[in-house]
Amino acid sequence: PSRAHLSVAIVGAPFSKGQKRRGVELGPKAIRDAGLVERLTSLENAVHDFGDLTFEHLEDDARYMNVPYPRTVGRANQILSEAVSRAVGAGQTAVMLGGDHRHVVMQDLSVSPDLTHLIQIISFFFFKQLTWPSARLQDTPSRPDLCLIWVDAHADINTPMTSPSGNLHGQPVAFMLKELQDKMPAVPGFSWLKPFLTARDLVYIGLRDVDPGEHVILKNLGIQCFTMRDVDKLGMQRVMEVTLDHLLARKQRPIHLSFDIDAFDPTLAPATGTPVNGGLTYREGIYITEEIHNTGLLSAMDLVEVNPALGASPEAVEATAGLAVDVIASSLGQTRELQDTKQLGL
Ligand code: 4U7
Ligand code: MN
Ligand code: MN
Ligand code: MN
Repeated sequence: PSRAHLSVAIVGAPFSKGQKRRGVELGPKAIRDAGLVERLTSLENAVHDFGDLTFEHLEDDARYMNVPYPRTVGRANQILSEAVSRAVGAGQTAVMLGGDHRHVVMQDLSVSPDLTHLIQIISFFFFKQLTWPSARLQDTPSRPDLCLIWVDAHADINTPMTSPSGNLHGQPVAFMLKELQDKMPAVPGFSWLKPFLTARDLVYIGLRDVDPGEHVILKNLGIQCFTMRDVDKLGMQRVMEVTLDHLLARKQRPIHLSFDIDAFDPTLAPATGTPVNGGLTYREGIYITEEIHNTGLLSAMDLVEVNPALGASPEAVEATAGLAVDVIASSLGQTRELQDTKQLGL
């Protein structure tokens, strides 16, 4: 059987609060500059780059508990989810590129220094729309079966109460999970979001910096987690076998991959907001995405946390962005295997 060629939609999501500083929108740009579109096209995918979305800056967006800019983040997520819904509704595999605002935000907030991963909370609204078609999105497909593979140094499952930082980038999974709703306050800007994911629909890979409150949640809900210690112990081959079995054994269903570049070791991905030592090797990371591609079930993915403003040098930024391209390409069919010569026309 010949490899299925995909129709791929690229959407850049440089979340912006309208600050006039440089660097905000450079995450998606750095990944594009590293040759993303050319690479995906060379894999014989049909590539549609929809460019970057524009997000509104809402005035009167007062902090809620210790969470800054809740309404602005909520609104940005709605905008992004609509774009992704359209792409998936049109039969495309959606690729969302995250940027980073840490540099800007750090200048403007004395308390919460790291909003870097607002982008990752944005990505979960892909899910929301794919899973719960709202009245205005009736023409888009329902994906009640969607499952989630979260590759990250962090679990991003704090609630506003457990969060040590208050930052929403450390909380997206808590908004998604049905099991956590009695623990979630009504954060302004998020009333439209209904939780849609159950704990058994989710697998983590790469964890090594989990907060105490997150630890309790992960244990209580029995979420399947592969920490870096598990990766050391089992090897990535076994980790992926169990991951895919856990999610797909009962039923084949669409996969969303959320890939935070900080899952990799900081020597490979230095230009990121919250690096943690002891991360994935290049080969471990690429093996994850190859295995996901081989299921034929990848529906949408996000690649977040490439932050050009935080690279120590242009080389550091290029290395990080180039790695992001490799992750995306390998999720969408780039292989290290020898090809069938008939397919190559030889
Ligand atoms: B990322 C943190 F406290 N857990 O909640 C938090 F350590 O998108 C970090 O995975 C979150 O990089 C990191 O703020 C978010 C912190
Ligand atoms: Mn992370
Ligand atoms: Mn993350
Ligand atoms: Mn981070």
